[in-house]
Order: sequence, then structure tokens, then C-alpha cells
Amino acid sequence: MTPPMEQKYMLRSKKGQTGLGAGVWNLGVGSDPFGGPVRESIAILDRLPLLAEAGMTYYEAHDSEIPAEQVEEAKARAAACGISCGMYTPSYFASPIFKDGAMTSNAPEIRKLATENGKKAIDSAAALGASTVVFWNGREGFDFVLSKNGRDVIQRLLEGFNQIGQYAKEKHGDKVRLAIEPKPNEPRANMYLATVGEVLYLISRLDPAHQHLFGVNPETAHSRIAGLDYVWDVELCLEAGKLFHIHLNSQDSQRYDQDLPFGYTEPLKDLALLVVLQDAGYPGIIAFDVKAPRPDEQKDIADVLTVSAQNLVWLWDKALAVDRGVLQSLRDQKRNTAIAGYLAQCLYGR
Ligand code: 3MF
Ligand code: MG
Repeated sequence: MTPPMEQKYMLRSKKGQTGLGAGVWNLGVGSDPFGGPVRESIAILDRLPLLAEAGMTYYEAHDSEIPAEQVEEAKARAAACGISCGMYTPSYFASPIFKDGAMTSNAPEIRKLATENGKKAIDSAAALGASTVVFWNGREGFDFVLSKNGRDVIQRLLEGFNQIGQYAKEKHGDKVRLAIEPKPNEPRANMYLATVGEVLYLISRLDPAHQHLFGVNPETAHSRIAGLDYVWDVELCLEAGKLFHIHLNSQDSQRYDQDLPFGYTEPLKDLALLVVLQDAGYPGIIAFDVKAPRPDEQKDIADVLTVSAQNLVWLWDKALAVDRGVLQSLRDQKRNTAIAGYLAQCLYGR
């Protein structure tokens, strides 16, 4: 299953970028809230060749993983193994300073720091050659109602993202785009920007001068944790012209965030998702946000990526073979159940 060295997974007949991406954080030490590391930590830049060997074309990293001072070194290391930075992102969750939020903190100095980190991340992304900066809502949220004024929170988010958008536009033109990633809970009991719909609403309120720079990074597991359908969430982004990036994984029911390999829990819906992406001609990078499971051995740490990539490539080819004429004709005949059957035939049939 593992592709030979240098061989990258590519999506056939895809518009735009055909290679796959994954986060350096995907290859972690296996810790969870109940137990510390079970594997030796691999230095961040040493993870780049592992991603390349797993068939990735792009890597993704947080500012806490590859800080501004390491950008040149990261570029050289990535070039040496034939991958490049597809997405860069400020961490609004790791540092204790953001324990009660970043842009939505009640403390003005924390909000200022969050905005500054966002601007710095845009510069680092540009230096790394990444065209997308993702803003995950991280610790933006509340565990207790009334601990923040929700109406102020919207104003703070608008203020922060407007400053960041203006900076991106002035400094880099349209080169770096900004994608907000929603999540409904974890690490907070309740998170602001919980869903794709909320993110699109926020974007609609941003200054029109740089609103076009903002889009969405929907993640499979995050929609499913919210009890929402991921295919529809992606369709919503596409209709709005706001699908700027994508984080694929899978999620075993509506519980804590698992970051399981793509294609594992709901392959039929994943097939439908790929039909939607193909029909929309989505040109961006398809990236995985998965987590090497705690029981996996160090030597097998990249299995989570090769399993995801193999599932994606297989499903992508099956999606190309889905006869759109058959789908349309079943829709015309009002045979909704038969559509589910046709998809199953494309997935499991001979
Ligand atoms: C958490 C996530 C994050 C974001 C990342 C990129 C650690 O559930 O999905 O991964 O994807 O911070 O902004
Ligand atoms: Mg993610």
C-alpha cells in the first residue's frame, strides 16, 4: 500500500492542485487527555521526509511548530524531500496565554497579540510559498455562559479579522488567502464559529475591501461532531465561492474529536463528497487532518496518512466513474432511495 519513495499520490483528472497534503502535527506522540506520550517525539522538520515518503505533496504547519525564524530552514528541508508548504496556521490554542481565547479574549492585550500572531503567520506563509492561512477557532469559546458577552465577541472577531485582512491585502495583495475552520466544541464546551454557517455569516459582515480574501476550511469530523452533514457543509461553502481549503478525516459518531483516517467510517458519504468536489471543479489542495493513533508503533506512524491517501485515491476514481446521467435521471424520477442504491453500487458493486 505504501508508495515507493518519491512516488506521490495524485488525483486523476482533478482541476488545479492534484497532490495531497497533511499536517506535521498528524505524526504526533500519541498523547491524549488521559495519558502522555507513547512514542518518541520526532523533530518537526524531521517529519517532512516522513510526509514525503507517505506520498504527500504538501505539508501544513502551525507557527508553534515552524516559527518565523525557522522558515528558511524549513524551506530547504522541504525542497530536499520534494514537498512544499500548502498551508500555514497560527496556533490559538497551545500557549497558556490563549487559555480563554485569542481574538475573543476579554483581555484587550491578548486580542492584540492574537491579531499580531495572525499577521506574522501571513508573512511566514508568504515566505514559505503557501497560498493559504487557516484560522482554526481553537480556544475561542466559553465553558460558562455569560463569561463573555456574545455580542461583543462578534465585534471582536470582526475587528481582529478585519485588521488581519487589511494587513494581508496591503502586504501581499491577493497572494495569501485566509480560511476559517469551524468546530463546535473541544477544547471548549462551546466554541464560537462552531459551524460553516456561522463562519459564512461572519465573513458576510467583514469589510468588503478584503472580504474576498476570506473563506472556509471545513473539516469532516468537525461537521459530524456538530451533528451536521459534511457533504452539505461543503456544498454550502462551494455555493458561496468560499471553499478555500479542506481538511478530510473520519469520525466515529458524534463524540470527541478522533481524527481517524479518511474513508473509514462513512465511505458512501465520502464518495458523494468527491462527486461534489469533482463537479464543482474544486481546484485547491485536498489535505488530511488525521492523528496517528495512540497504539500505533513509531515505525508505523505514517500509516494514518497512507490509509487516508489510498482510500481517497480509490474513492476519487470511483467518483469519476459515477454516471452523472444516471444520478440526474433518478432525481428526475424522484427516486431518492435509488440514488443511495446507485452510489452503493458504484462503491461496492461489480
Ligand atoms: C483541531 C484542528 C486543528 C486545525 C489546525 C489548523 C490541530 O480539531 O482541526 O488541528 O486544523 O489548527 O488550523
Ligand atoms: Mg483541522
